[in-house]
Amino acid sequence: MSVTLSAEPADLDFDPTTTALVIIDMQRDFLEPGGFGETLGNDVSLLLAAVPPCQSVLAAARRLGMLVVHTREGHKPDLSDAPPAKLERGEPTARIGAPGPMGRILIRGEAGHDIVPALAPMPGEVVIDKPGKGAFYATELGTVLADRDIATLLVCGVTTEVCVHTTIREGNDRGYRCVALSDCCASYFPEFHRVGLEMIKAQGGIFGWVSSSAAVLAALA
Ligand code: TIU
Repeated sequence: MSVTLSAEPADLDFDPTTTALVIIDMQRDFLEPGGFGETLGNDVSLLLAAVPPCQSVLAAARRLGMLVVHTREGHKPDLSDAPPAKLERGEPTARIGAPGPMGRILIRGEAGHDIVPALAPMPGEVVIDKPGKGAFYATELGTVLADRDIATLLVCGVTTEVCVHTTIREGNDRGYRCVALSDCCASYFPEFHRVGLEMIKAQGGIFGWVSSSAAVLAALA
């Protein structure tokens, strides 16, 4: 069963049975007041605005039994999966592995590493722990998608120009139709969000498509 999604630069058809909803890094440390992101001086309300649209799309995906994939950016407590080039950046007190307001920053198992309760994974949903910005690098995501014959990715999450963009670029090169859902993504920098989406759909959709939660809900209704 194929449905038509209103999108830019052109509408596209997708089959929900071969489409995955991929929700990138909606973690407490990036989104919640008092988390790591806010301690760096960021306005987390920009990111929190993406939660309700994500919830709507997630509910629709669950209703249809679509594959749902959640990702979390983070590292092992011994940091053995974090390259020195990533560890050495930032102020020493705000580096990966340093103590943060919600536990050690970007370390698996710490409170801040958890997905926000509003988007908590349900039993049976895929949770990908990724050491990089892209969700394919050094993870099992490619295998998970291949096992389900997935062809299209509806991508939500934070931040638009960092982990969402990297994942869409990785997915595009691997042959997936990648669709960024504009209101389900967010950045600490509104201009980066806007331009990040522009970059995806430029040149006839150089990295993929841009759509919205409303368009997905209409297509899946
Ligand atoms: N998930 C993700 O985008 N990680 C980041 O570090 N993003 C920033 O914008 N810093």
